[in-house]
Amino acid sequence: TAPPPLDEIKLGGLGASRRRVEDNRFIRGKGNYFDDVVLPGMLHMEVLRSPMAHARIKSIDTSKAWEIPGVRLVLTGEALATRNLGWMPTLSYDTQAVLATDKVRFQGQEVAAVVADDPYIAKDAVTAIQVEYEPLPPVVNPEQALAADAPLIRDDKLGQEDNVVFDWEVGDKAGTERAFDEADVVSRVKLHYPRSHPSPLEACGAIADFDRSTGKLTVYLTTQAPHIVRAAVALIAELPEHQIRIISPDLGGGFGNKVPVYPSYVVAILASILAERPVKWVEDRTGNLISTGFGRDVYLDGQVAMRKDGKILAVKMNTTSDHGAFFADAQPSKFKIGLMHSAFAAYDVPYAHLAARGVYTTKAPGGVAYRCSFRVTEAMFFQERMVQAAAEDAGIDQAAFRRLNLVKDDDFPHRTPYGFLTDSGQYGKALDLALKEIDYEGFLVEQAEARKRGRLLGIGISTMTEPLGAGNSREYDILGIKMFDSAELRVHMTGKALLRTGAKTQGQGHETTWAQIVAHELGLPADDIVVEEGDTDTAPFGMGTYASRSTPVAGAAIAMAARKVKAKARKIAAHLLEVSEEDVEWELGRFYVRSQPSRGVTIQEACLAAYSNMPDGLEPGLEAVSYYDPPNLTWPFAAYVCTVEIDPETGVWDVLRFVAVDDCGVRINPLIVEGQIQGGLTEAYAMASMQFITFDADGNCVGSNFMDYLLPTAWETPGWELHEVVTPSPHHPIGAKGVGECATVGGPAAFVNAVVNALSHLGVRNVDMPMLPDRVYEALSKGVDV
Ligand code: MCN
Repeated sequence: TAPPPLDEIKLGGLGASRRRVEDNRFIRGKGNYFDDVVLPGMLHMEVLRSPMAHARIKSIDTSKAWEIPGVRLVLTGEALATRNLGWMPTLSYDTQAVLATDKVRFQGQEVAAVVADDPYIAKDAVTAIQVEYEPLPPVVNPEQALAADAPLIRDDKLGQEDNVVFDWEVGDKAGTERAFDEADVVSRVKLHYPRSHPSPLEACGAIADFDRSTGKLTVYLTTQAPHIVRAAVALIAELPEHQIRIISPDLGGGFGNKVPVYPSYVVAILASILAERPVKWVEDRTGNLISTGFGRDVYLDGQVAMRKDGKILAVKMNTTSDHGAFFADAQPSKFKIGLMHSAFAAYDVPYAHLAARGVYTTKAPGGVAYRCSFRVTEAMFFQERMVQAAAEDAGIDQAAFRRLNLVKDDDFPHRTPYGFLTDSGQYGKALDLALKEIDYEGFLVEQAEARKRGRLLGIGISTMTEPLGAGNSREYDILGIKMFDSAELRVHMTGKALLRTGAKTQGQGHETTWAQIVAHELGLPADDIVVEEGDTDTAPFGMGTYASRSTPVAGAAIAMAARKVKAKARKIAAHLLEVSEEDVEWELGRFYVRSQPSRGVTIQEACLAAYSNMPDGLEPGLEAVSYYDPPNLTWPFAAYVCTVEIDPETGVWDVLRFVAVDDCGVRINPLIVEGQIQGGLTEAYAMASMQFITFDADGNCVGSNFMDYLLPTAWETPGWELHEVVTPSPHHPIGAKGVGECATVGGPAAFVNAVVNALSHLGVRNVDMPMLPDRVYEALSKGVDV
């Protein structure tokens, strides 16, 4: 008789809540972070940063630094310029000074670097460098940047006559105008999504090791996208690609902060080439907070045109984004404002128009990536704040307004107002589940009662679908490199396997979940599969991990590689079973003869035969590489509902409950998905409630340490009530959609909508994030928007 079928969950396949295998080494202190890497003869680099936001550099005197014993190199922009390294291209087709020469353009900008025998000497020596600055007027917001008398920040760029990075528009302008003319109600909001910082616990750093004898450059680097960095380094340092090895070891978080190529990486590489020794640069916390990739900082003037019954006819969005001094984050080249135009993808909106302007200011570069990449977080925040204001202006309950306007199940595939194609979802079901779980109707009664007694209760909803998984090479590229991803699967003769991908985990648990995809496809126990990422010499080319693209793209490549292996194993099984391939059937982990199910071979037996008993004419071995170019993005959906109570005496607000319903298609590992949602909601809560990074009138960054820029601990973090709806992706090989960013993207609006809802009867329509108690108190005591 045939053996009983394998239990996929026990095997660690799809749907198994496997504990993260990588945690074993992390909690034992055995993680291998770049700072743990010690190379013989390693030197240490420290960077001198500008104390000013905007100033002309009159002179740089490095003589005193050279005099300090143990100093090996002192580098300035001028020295770099002689090697054609004064400026470097960014991942967004802009340029960025590697070390400032003519002037500094933000506080914290890299001005000089010292390489010394130990990090303490290097630190002392940078303070011995004397720089004479002539202050220029700082420019700390778009209003100042666009003023007629604004100083030109990027006077280095030929033809740049103002502080505008781009002016871009998308959508049907004429149709939108017509719809606005015909509307019964027009709702308008002006919002600011403030700057925020990804703040991984491990800041950035690099160890560059150039070996002149072989011409090989090896760089241990905190990067989420090793292959993109390799391409960028080849371009910037004019080194041959095959002689560059980027190794991204364990990362202590990334959250988008480790996508850009930072100037200090380039300086460390040059220093290693010059010193012919390994050179290590470790960024400190303040350096990370004041100089590396920020998120957000976008202003919106948004309008919704509606019929009397609340049906949306059109939306207009006018955004101004502050990119700091250099447009430096990774960005799909086709879309200047990232994927801001994914706004309203979940809603049935016939017409929409987006006018997006980006400006330079004298602030650290950034604005594109922080869970989510490509401005999707801002898009969804604006959308959900506009929807809430529109519901109120139309005099319609916010849940009913959403039910009326959300795309219905039968309407897929659905063309979004700005031209994306969404393919699947059960938006109504997810919203209804969230409302039921929070007892929406019951809360409204309680809220009305509470108001009579002066208590301020509020309920906020956020419903959104977002584009995850950039891919689809027709639309997406970075620096011209098309966005696809890859997997390489090597199955050994014992049925154990090694899997490598072009993705790079930063804490998302890829080592655990990728093995589960292989377990699902091949029936090998997940514990038998080792996963490696992050080494460009061994991993196949991939575009890295951000934009929640790993499951949609690399995850698909893994399934396809496993299917190639299975196809070959089937031929081997037919040979072993002495039947033709057409007569071979598959069940998890086993091939068998169709007419005789008891006659079969396990996948492990087929693996062994691939090395010991192959059929004639078949190559030995069992390995496959797959490159996957997805036909579309994946479109997960989230319905978040939050209830709050505000203390009228202080403006302090507490989350009473937060219900999250996420639909990310098939869940590979439900435990990890929940962890992603909990982490994402915690970041959303942090942005909504406490994180404040701003710039004073002189352009000084306020919030440059963790005393000022707060990270929530478990103590402050509300409890999350998580639920799911599952609508498989129609084009992903295992039906999965991305999830890594959903909660950070959709969460903030739920908090703000709840606080504004609590104050709406006082005439308050908006409270900007972070909703600090003094802001909320001002809103509630004066009945004004803040
Ligand atoms: N997953 C799953 N089932 C699904 C979807 C995902 O089991 N249907 C699992 C995946 O296999 C993976 C994890 O959930 O283990 C996240 O998958 P995915 O949504 O594909 O996102 P990425 O792996 O591409 O991660 C990127 C995303 C982003 S863009 C940021 S920023 C982010 C995030 O994930 N940064 C993180 N989560 C983070 N989590 C940690 N701990 N640290 C970061 O820096």
